[in-house]
Amino acid sequence: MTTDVQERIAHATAILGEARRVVVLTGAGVSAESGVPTFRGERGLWRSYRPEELATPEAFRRDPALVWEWYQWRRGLIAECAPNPGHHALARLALQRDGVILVTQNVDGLHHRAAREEAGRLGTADPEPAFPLEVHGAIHRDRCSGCSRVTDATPGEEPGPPRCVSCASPLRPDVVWFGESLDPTVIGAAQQAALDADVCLVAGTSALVYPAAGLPELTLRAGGAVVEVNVGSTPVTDAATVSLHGPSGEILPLIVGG
Ligand code: BJW
Ligand code: ZN
Repeated sequence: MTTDVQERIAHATAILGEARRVVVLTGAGVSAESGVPTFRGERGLWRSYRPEELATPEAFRRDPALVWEWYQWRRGLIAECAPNPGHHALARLALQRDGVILVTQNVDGLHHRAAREEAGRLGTADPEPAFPLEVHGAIHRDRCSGCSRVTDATPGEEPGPPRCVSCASPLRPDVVWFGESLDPTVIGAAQQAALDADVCLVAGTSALVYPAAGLPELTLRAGGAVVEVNVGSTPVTDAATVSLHGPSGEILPLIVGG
């Protein structure tokens, strides 16, 4: 490790150590080392599809069977994955300190799993069901496209989405697609946390998809600091107080302590 990298790690650790309130924003990159493919970038293709092609209400209307099959395939893949040291470090941060709010764009549930595992290890109370704030929903739930009834994800490899038992409309995953509104309570809480935070730690996101991508900017404008962890560069990189280039599974355990 070069002196420059060591200094940046020390700077990020100090900023985080001194902060009273921390908001963490994560994206697909934090799950990459668990084996969950990211959306964008060189190795970032979910099979051969771009998210803009399948993660939309139009795609579901046009070809519900294709979209359903894509999600069933992803559910199977995620079921084989486990949280990595980056998830565990963030879980310890949230469990051991007051004033930490974790916001994720990920739908894979790995932050919650890591927090349950860490709570068991630390002998603390289990994380709240609403931990973390999942601004793009959760892949392990289905939602009726007609009456919005939410249920556990339907297992199996049936071609096409099953029908709702209440209203017979097709079920869809309980996630947020392009052009759809995020749950105002969830994104509102995330935005307030970003405004209140002394530091926003941004890890593994391309910071391209709004409104989540706007959270670090909220913290900066309110006078807080931004620490970024990413293997590449993003629109946040130049504005960040400290940018750490490298895999989140290696860097997060170094900077969040615990
Ligand atoms: C590592 C690593 C390692 C790799 N360690 N790092 C024009 C301007 C502004 C906004 C808009 C616009 N036109 C349309 C919009 C709105 C749109 C939007 O932002 N579009 C942009 C693309 C321009 N947003 C929306 O539609 C949202 N709704 C909304 O705004 O409602 C109001 C409205 C509607 C219509 C018009 C205007 C307003 C909804 C967004 C929903 C996003 N949904 C998805 C799918 C979720 C379900 C599913 O999983 O299938 O969410 S898309 C996909 O992108 C997913 C992700 O959560 C999201 C973000 O991706 P993320 O997490 O950043 O992943 P990647 O792959 O992009 O990046 C990975 C990063 O990790 C990279 O940087 C790597 O370098 C790094 N990395 N390995 C550390 N080991
Ligand atoms: Zn229904």
